[in-house]
Amino acid sequence: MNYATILFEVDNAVATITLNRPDVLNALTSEMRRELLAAFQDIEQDTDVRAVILTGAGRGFCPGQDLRDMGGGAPAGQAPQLRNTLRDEYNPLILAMRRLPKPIVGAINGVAAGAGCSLALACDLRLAADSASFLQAFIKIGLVPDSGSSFFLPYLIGPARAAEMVFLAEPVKADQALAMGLVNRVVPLPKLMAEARELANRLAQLPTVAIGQAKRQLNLALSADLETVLEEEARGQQLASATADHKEGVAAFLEKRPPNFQGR
Ligand code: T3D
Repeated sequence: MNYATILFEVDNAVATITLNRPDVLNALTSEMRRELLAAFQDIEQDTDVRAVILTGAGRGFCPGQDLRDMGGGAPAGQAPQLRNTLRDEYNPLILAMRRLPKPIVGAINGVAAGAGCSLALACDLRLAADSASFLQAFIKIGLVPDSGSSFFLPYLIGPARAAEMVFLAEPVKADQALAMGLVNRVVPLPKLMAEARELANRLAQLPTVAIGQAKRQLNLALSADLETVLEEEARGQQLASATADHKEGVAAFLEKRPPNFQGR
């Protein structure tokens, strides 16, 4: 599919989505949100794709909503209807990322601010370039965190640090982000994409059905009680145990060889 605001390529079971409005650090427009959602839906359907990289073109990852294209479609002079944009465009995108039964690696190449920070947080794993930073920019323009930031931040870095990031809206640099648990690794910028590809290639060789189910369980554990999670684990184990990859994993162990998982 051809997109106007993102680049989309699939190579060797790994899809790479690149936010591509570098002149404005890849600020999000309605069109970009629609295209991102379509790309994630495409990836969900494509059984040949087994891992995803999300990154940005140029020096920014994403500074959130394009502030020149805001308002939720309200007529001029009337109060903006931001809830519409969130319900209709941002929230479905964040849900599509979290529900995608495949791992998403965020290759955070530069500043991730506002809803751009939320997009980074909605990835499963984050590699940050040493030049990256994370900014809860919302309060600076009199808005509140959205697109999942208020959900992801407290469990990733704890409520006190989340409150500091949200209230003070100061940029968190890559090394601080690593110390807080906001990112998995920090990489020199020139090596970022190579490291992201290596990680995504590795993820794409794993038993994809089990990875997707594990992601589902980890998602559920954030908001469910132990009994519910135990039941989901039992359901997931039943599903995973019926896969060819489970058979292959056991056979490979017994034959003392590396497994060759097919994602089925
Ligand atoms: O439903 C709804 O619509 C509500 C949803 C809201 C979700 C949100 O995301 S609200 C938060 C929106 N984001 C922000 O408030 C962040 C605004 N940007 C910044 O604070 C700074 O640009 C950064 C800290 C991200 C980066 O600073 P810096 O100094 O590295 O770059 P810069 O010079 O400010 O930006 C470079 C260019 O990108 C510049 O354009 P120019 O002057 O060269 O033509 C700048 O205007 C443009 N740009 C950066 N962020 C945005 C943007 N243009 C439009 N929208 C942006 N968000």
